[in-house]
Amino acid sequence: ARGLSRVQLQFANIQDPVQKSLMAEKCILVDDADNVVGSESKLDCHSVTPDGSIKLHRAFSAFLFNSKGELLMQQRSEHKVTFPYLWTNTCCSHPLFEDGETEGIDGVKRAATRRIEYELGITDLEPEDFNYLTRIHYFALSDDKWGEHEIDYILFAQKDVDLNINENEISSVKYVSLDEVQNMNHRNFTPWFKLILETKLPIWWKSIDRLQSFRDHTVIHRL
Ligand code: DMA
Ligand code: MN
Repeated sequence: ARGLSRVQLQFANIQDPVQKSLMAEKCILVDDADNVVGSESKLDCHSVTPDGSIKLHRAFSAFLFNSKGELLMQQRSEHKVTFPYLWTNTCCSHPLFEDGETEGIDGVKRAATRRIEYELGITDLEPEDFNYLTRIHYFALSDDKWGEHEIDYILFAQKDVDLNINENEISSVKYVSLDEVQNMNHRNFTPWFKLILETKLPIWWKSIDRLQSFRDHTVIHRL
């Protein structure tokens, strides 16, 4: 391994070839106020540096509900480099530094549409189907080498859809009511899902028919 940098060594240790190739994606670097300041690979954006920090980048968390008002949750596959096996909201990922995905709310809606098709095989959602709610800034370690540090755009959608699960991404899915998710073991949740569930999710969920009044693009919540 002579001459390999810390990040190159971490890359060499990724087992799954598909997850490994996705580490070349270009994420959007932002400052604390969510201004775009550059781009960096998914690999670099999720590596813990020697001083314990992680580069701040832009992300989204999509929550898809069926017509009964149940949330579609996913369990991350064993292949995921960060937070494998944990249960989380419908789909999380990053807008990329390309193809109109750098354009704020519209950009993350396009990214969510792309990723929901990739992870869940859902082809009947479009960017306009998503309701943007707000932004959340959080930091969380997955282990001593990998983690997240993101400004996360929260998106809600409600539609009955057909699923075709990508097993490289997801090991299982289920629809849950708010009661059911609150009674699941919170230790099996991703850190961002746990944060959102324990703060804003219940009120947003109960207000799914009038979300416009909860939209707030003036603040970035620091969790
Ligand atoms: C990253 O999710 C985004 C958030 C909000 C944690 P992820 O690790 O599922 O990203 P990807 O699906 O692109 O690997
Ligand atoms: Mn990220």
